[in-house]
Amino acid sequence: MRAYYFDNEPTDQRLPHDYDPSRPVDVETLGKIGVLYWKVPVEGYLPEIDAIAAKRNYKNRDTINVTKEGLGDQYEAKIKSFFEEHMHEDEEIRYILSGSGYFDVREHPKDQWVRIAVAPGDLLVLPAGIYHRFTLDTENKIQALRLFKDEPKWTPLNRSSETDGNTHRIDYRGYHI
Ligand code: KMT
Ligand code: NI
Repeated sequence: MRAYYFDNEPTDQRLPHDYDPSRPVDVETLGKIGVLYWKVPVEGYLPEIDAIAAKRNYKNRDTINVTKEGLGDQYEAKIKSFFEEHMHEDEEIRYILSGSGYFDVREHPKDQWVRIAVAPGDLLVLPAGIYHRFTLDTENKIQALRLFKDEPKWTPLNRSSETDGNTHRIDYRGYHI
């Protein structure tokens, strides 16, 4: 995992979008905006992921393959919707099994994009209510474990005046000032 401020250039979303020189963001700063990170080596990952899942009450999981083959007919639509700025009413938990990509999160309250480059072994938890988006990088493939508490609440709520007033968004803002 490597996190840094997104350069806001209007070029291909799959490019790194790193400033030159880079403006890195450390794990502690991510923690202040409610983003949690663990490194769990993929080789023999199961016991450690099981332990974190048990502790945090993530009862269910599935695997997502973000590739043309994995998403089939839905590929273009999914790629587009992943990159719309949105929030969820539950945590978004992803453990990267292979490939790579970028999660962009809004640094609250400054509202700057922070880009989080993820690779195999990265476990990332985005809190409910944080504005974020996802894109593949130029390698065009990622496989991730998606963990969730009870039922998956994947529904993306795209940023609008309505989501600004969502109770999960208000709670998020209250905790991360
Ligand atoms: C999401 O919700 O944005 C995703 O699941 C993206 C793919 S997981 C690396
Ligand atoms: Ni999301």
